Amino acid sequence: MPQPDLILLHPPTVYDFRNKTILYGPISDLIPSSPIFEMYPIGFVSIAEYLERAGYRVRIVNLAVRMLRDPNFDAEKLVKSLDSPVFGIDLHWLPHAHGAIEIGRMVKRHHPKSKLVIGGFSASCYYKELFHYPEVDYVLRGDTTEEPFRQLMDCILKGGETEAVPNLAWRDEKGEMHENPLSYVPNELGDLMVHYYDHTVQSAFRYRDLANYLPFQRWLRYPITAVLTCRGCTQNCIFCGGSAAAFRQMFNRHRPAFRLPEAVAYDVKRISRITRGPIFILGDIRQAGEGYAHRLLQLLGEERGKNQLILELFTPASGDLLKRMGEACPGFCLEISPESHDPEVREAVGKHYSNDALEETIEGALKAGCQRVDLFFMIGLPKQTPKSVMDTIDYCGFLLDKFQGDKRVSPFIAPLSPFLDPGSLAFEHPERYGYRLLFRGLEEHRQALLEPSWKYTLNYETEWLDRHQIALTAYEALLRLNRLKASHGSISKEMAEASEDRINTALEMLHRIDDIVASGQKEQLSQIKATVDWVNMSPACGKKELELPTAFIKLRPLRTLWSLVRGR
Ligand code: B12
Ligand code: SF4
Repeated sequence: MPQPDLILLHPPTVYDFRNKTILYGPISDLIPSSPIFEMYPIGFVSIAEYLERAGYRVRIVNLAVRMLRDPNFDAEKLVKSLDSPVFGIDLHWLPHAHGAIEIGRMVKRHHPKSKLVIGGFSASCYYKELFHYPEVDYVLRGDTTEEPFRQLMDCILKGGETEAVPNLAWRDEKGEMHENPLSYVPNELGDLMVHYYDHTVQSAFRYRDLANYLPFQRWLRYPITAVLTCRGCTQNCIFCGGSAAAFRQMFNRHRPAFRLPEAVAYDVKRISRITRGPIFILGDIRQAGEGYAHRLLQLLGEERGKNQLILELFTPASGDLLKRMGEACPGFCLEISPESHDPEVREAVGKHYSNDALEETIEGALKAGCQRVDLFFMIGLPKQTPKSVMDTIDYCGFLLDKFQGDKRVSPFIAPLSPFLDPGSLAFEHPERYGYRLLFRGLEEHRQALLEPSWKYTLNYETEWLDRHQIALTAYEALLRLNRLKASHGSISKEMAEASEDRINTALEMLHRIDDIVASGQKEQLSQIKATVDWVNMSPACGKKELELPTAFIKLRPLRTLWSLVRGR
C-alpha cells in the first residue's frame, strides 16, 4: 500500500464518546449522521483530489465512523499504525471541538515529527485559540483551502517560505504564532472538485479501506450523496455560521463563488454511475439568478438520470420554476426551512416571506409532481416562546389538513443545537437578537461537550427561552408533532409508538441527569449509560422519515467502481 503524504482524520465530536454517559438530545435527528457527527466535510474530498493532482498522495480516515461501527475499534492503535509526514484534522463543525484536539494529541503522541494542520469553519473562527494547544503546528483558514494546502505541503515536504502561504497561521520554532493574510478567497472554482467523487472511490480502493471513506455510519444502507452549487451564501439567517455576514467576517468572502451549472450536472452524472441513491443538490439553485437555475435544470433534464434529486429553496418559488423542476427532475424532493409559523419570528431570523407564499409554493410543488416537500421548523429563535413553538405544531396540523393529509407534505422540528454557530450574526451580536451567550471560547465549548446532557452543552439561551425550557419545549414539540403525524396517517402506528417511546425515555433521562447533577454524585451517571446510549443511537422518527424509499437504491455493481478506478 503506498505511503501517503497527508492523512486527513475526521474525529468524533467527543473522544471517547463510547466511555462517557452523555445524553446528546435531538441534535442530529434531521441529518444522516448520528449525534457523534461522523460525517466528514466534503472539503476533505476536494482537498484530497486537488493535492493528488499536484502529485501528493492523500488518504482519508474517518475515525468517527470506525468508532461507531465497531465498539472494540481501537482508534489510538490505528492512529499509531499510520505513517505520514503531515496529518490534517477538521475542526469544521464546532461540536468536534473536543474530539479534534484529543485526536490531535494522539497524533503528536505517536508521530512527534509529523506536522499537524487543522482547518475548517470553526478552526477559522478560533485560529488564535488553537495555538494554545501545543500539538497544533498550522491552522489553514478560510472556506477554500485547496491551493493554500498545496503550497503548505510544498513548504513542509520540499522546503519553502511559510510566510508566503496565504490563509496560514503557524507556529515558529520558538513556539510563537504568526498569521499570514486571509487573502486566498477565489471567486472562480473551475479547478476545484473536478472529479472528486471518482477520486474518493479510487482512493478507497487504493488504500483498501472503504470503511474509512464512508461519509456516515449507515451510508451503505442509505447511500445519499451531496453536490455543491457554491461556496458562501446569499442569505443572512441570524443563527447561521455560514451566512453571508459570517462568510464576510470569518472567511473574508464578500460574495458567494458559484460552480458552473455544467459542473453541478456533471457531478450528478458521475454519481449516478456509482449509486442509485438520492442526490442532494446543496444550496438554492436560484442564488446565482434565475438564469443559472434554468440552465442547471435544463442540463439535469437532458441527462434524465435515475437518481432522485433533492432540491433546496431558501425562499418561496414561482409556479413556473417548480414546474421546470418537476419536468427536469421527475419525482424530485424539496426542502424549505420556514423556521416558525409566525412571520414575526421568521422575520427576526432573517427570512422575509409570508405563510401564504409558503403555502402557494407547497401547492405548486405538489402540482409539479414533487414526491415530498420537507418543511423544517426550529426551536430557540428570537421572539419565540414555548407557546409560539406549540403554535408552530398547530400550524403543521393546519398544513396537513389543508393538503388533505397528502403524505408528501412532511413537517419536521428540531432545536437549534448544540451550539449557536460562531460567526453567526446572533453569536457576534447576541443582545441585538435577544440571545444570551453562556460561553464563547473554544476551550469552554470543549468542556461543555463533556456535560452529561445536551441541556448543559447548549451555548445560548434566549430572552424567551432558557436552556431548561429549550430542552423541555423541544421534547414536547416532538411528541406533539409525532402524534399529529400519526393521526393524519403520515407515519405508521409502529413508527409513532417507537418514536413516542424514544422521546419519553429521553425526557426521563434528562430529568434523571438533572437530579444527579444537583446531587453532585456524577458517578451515578454510569447506572443510566445503557439507556442513554439507546436513546442516542436509536434513529429518530424524523431521520427515518427523511430517508427516501430504499427499495430500489443500490450501490452500482463493483464493475462500475472498477471502471472508475481505472479512470474510464
Ligand atoms: C452542506 C452542509 C452540511 C451537510 C454536510 C456536508 C458535508 N459533509 O460537508 C449536512 C446537511 C449533512 C450538514 C450537517 C451539519 N452541519 Co452543515 N453546512 C453545510 C453548508 C450549507 C455548506 C458547507 C459546504 O458544503 N462547504 C463547501 C465544501 C467544499 O467545503 P468544506 O467542506 O467547508 O471544506 C473547505 C473548508 O471548510 C476547509 N476545511 C474543511 N475541513 C478541513 C480540514 C483541514 C485539515 C483543512 C486544512 C481545511 C478544511 O477547506 C475545505 C476545502 O476548501 C454550511 C453553510 C455554508 N453556507 O457554508 C453548513 C455548516 C457548515 N453546517 C453547520 C452545522 C452546525 C452542521 C451540523 C452540526 C448541524 C446539526 N446540528 O445537525 C451538522 C453536522 C453534520 C456532521 N458532521 O455529521 C454550520 C457550522 C457552524 C460551525 N462553525 O460549527 C454551517 C456553517 C452552517 C449551518 N448552521 O448549517 N451540513
Ligand atoms: S441557514 Fe440560511 S444563511 Fe445559512 S447556509 Fe442556509 S440559507 Fe444560508
